[in-house]
Amino acid sequence: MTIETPRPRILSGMQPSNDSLTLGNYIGALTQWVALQDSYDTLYMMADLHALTVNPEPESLRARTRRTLAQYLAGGVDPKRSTLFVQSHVPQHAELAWILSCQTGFGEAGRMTQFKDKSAKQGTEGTTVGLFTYPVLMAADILLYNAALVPVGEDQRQHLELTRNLAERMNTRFGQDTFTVPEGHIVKSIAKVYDLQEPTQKMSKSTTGKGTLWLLDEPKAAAKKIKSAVTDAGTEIRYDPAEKPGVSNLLTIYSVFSGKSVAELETEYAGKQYGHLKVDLAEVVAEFLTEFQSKVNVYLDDPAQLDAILAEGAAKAQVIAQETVERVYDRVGLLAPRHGA
Ligand code: ATP
Ligand code: LTN
Repeated sequence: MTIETPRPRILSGMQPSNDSLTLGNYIGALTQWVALQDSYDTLYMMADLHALTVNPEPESLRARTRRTLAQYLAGGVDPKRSTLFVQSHVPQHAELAWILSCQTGFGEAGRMTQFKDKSAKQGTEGTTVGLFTYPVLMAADILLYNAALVPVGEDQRQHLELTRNLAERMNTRFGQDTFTVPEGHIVKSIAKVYDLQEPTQKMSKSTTGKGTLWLLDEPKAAAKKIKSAVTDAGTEIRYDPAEKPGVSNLLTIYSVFSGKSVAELETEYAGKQYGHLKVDLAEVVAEFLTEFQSKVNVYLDDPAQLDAILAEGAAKAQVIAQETVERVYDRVGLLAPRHGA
């Protein structure tokens, strides 16, 4: 008889903050999620509570939550192997976030660079307390499930560090087995896709410029964006993010879609011009998008199937999350309710 050892757990998520995910979300996160499904117990969520931090229109948030799921599925996340759920369907996220917020220093939260960047863009009036405590909710997402590994892009490194610090702090105070201290899974070579027009800035879901490549972009329009991507002085096709951020970004993207290493591509394009690289990349990306979008449309045409996946996912997630909340409520000294008393 073989005894199955439980696979280590993975938790990750994206905000349904736009109709479409970006190529950055796909390369930096989604491809990792798919690759990890076989060796880990994977849970992937739509972080709708996080998306509320920037005050979306109610109807568009609802639609985007389903659309985000359709894109996870089209990207290869398999509901048979992964648990897929909506963050707000599991009330324990908000419950644990409160406990963690009482363990987070005000100054500690204030050092988060994503908050500083986003609040600078929103202005003082537009910046909510929710945007400030966003990383604490993210820590709750991860710690609720005793996740060992969290696959994300480079921009989330600091939030993961905060999560680890909170877990360690609570373990020291309330017992070493209160939380699993998670590790990040950030694959250096693909952890940051840059804006096609401003190749020193991260490609982001919340910007509207021409430099963002959307997974739901019309394939011809996407090809055009690649062909008009900003490149660098000189002519040599070489991976050098400091001197040649534009070309290096295109090489990273091409490497993902061609399955070839950046070094192989450098050899292949030796003596050729930027234009050659752009034309070839535009072609593979357009092909990928055509196929991806036809899958997305099949999923979107069947909202009942999407809802069934989410109902099953929420039920599974709630069982794990409730166990954690009960343990933590007890450790911090909350009086358990006496049912039926
Ligand atoms: P927003 O602009 O609304 O903050 P976002 O595009 O940063 O959104 P998130 O939903 O916050 O997207 O992040 C989803 C995942 O995609 C995270 O793991 C994040 O690290 C990753 N990611 C986002 N942008 C990039 C990028 N340009 N390159 C690599 N990974 C990225
Ligand atoms: N803040 C994340 C999205 C997110 C997340 C999570 C990622 C919310 N909760 C838990 C990993 C684990 C972002 O990518 N901007």
